[in-house]
Amino acid sequence: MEIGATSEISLEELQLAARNHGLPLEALRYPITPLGLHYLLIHFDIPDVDAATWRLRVGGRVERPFELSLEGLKARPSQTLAVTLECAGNGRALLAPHVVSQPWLRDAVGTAEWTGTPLAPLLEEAGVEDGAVEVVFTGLDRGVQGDVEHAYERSLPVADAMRDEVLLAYAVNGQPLPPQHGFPLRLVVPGWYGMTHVKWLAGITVVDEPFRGWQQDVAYHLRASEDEHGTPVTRIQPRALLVPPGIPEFLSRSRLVEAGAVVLEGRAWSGWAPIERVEVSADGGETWRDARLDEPLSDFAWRGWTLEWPAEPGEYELCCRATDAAGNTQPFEPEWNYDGVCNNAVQRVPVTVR
Ligand SMILES: Nc1nc2c(c(=O)[nH]1)N[C@H]1C(S)=C(S)[C@@H](COP(=O)(O)O)O[C@H]1N2
Ligand SMILES: [Mo]
Repeated sequence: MEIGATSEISLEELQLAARNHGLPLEALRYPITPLGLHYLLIHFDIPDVDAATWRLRVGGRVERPFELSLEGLKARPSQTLAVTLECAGNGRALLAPHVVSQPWLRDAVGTAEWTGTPLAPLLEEAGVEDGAVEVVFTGLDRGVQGDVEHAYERSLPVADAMRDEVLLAYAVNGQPLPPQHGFPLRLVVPGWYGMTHVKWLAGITVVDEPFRGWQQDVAYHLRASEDEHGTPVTRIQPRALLVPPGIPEFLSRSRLVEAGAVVLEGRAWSGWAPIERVEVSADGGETWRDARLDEPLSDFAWRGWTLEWPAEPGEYELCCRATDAAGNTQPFEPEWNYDGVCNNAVQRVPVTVR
């Protein structure tokens, strides 16, 4: 059973896993994830922010630097968008050899309705100067990772920062951002892996050379060893997940299902292009059937799917596989890399039908 791959997990990793929880997979049933069930990833501590004195500072290579209060941001044009967020480390704990970090299985995902003001008009008002190449987003949280003390910061090329769908969000699922999701403001970059969506945002700085911060230039690269710089991780690879059918066995989480017509359901997403196909296998990937796709929620959210399975008594391994309109799909076996990122290998769910 594949969970055996996690046997090297340490108490330090358990400490991270207890802070940063995943989506209980049965919550894939909700098109919009109820807030407390959305996954969480917080590298350092949740900062203590006083909304009354907090300001967003926009500066660097701009003609007119400025500051905005939370009220000032809320007074600007607003937009609400359903967006699927997934941590780039989702699937890490299923890699062998073991990669030491937040030990995600497959549950570091969620979909929320983010409300905020579009970033592009704000950058246009500031006046991005010629020669600008990237926009750096600075969070208020600070800590040490990779032996380097730093604030959590990430950058985007100017053209990506200027895309219509990029938001500065101050609300989620109709409520003010809770502390764990970035109160009072976070960046939302639909289609990109989680690390891009900087929480507790306080600074937006336009720069004229590529940003070299640790979370940008060292972490989140596809590479074979520590000595390699590698390729930066950007958009979300396709993935499909099943709502686990039937009832679980407490410890192993393997499933017990009653024989008969079982409706299998799940969600599928990709940050590169719309989901075009979801296939399901009941025999561990030997044979596949196409699932029926629901209407999309938005251009940037997961898509529901269903398939009726005539379950006869026996032992099965259910698998599902997503393919997007750009032809990206999921490998059957995990592809190892040093950072333990982008493991979108197909899900396997052992099921006993009785
Ligand atoms: N400031 C800040 N922003 C951050 C992080 C962080 O630790 N600090 N974690 C990032 C990572 S790695 C992920 S996967 C997402 C998780 O967002 P969520 O906790 O709202 O689901 O936030 C990103 N934004
Ligand atoms: Mo992440």
